[in-house]
Amino acid sequence: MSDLDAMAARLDTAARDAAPIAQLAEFTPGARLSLDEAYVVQRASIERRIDRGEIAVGVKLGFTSRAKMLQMGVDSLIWGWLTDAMLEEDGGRVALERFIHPRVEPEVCFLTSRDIDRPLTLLEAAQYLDAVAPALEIIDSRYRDFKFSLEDVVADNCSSAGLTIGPWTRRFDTLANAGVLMRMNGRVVQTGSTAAILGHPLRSVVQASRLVAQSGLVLPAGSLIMAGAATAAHALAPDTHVHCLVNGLGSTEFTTASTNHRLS
Ligand code: OOG
Ligand code: MG
Repeated sequence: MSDLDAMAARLDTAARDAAPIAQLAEFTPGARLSLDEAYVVQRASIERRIDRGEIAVGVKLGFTSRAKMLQMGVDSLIWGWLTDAMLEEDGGRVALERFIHPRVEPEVCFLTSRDIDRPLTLLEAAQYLDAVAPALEIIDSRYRDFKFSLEDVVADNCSSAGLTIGPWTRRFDTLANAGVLMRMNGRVVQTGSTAAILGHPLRSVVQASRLVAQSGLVLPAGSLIMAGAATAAHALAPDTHVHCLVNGLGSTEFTTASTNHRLS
């Protein structure tokens, strides 16, 4: 097994056991992982999920807003994979046991209508989309203390852990600057605008098309594209009702279960 495969195995096990690991530099003292190598680790960790029967359902972008870059101290756009095992029911109950130190953030999610096999322009992007929906992303870094370098977080599939998606609409017209409100147990914890996402969330589709094409892959029709959070993320505790409203699109919500048996 190569070093990169070993890292993928370590990250995959951390996610499966909900047990945090040290940042990758601790495993490779003196030999820093390159960004390309980090994507190789990410790919290998996703292959492990696919081998177990999970199905790739799309991609997510990370650090598309300044709020997120500032919160995590990372200033490059990144991308990772979403699988069916990450999908949580809109309005449903989310068990916290499978996470280490989960956080939640408000996003919008796109559904593609055609294969994307080349970099798209902003003008073309909407023609490749069926729908858009308000979404909540649950992120859960597999690293101790939720601390990571750019390479660490890429190798860790960009902290992907869960998501809920609200009603699909075709309101692409309202997306440029729609108000975003995230509430926890009724209390507003984040306010923002979809404009925070690269100036316009459709730019996330453009970036996704570029990144996927660069990797020599095709994003099949019917894929999800999570645009990246519009605001900073919030820690998820038990017994919490989380609600995300995106003006003009609608809302999505979930409630965390009452006990989190795992201590981390
Ligand atoms: C990395 C993932 C970033 C976003 O929406 O910006 C992300 C992290 O913050 O752990 O999902
Ligand atoms: Mg996100």
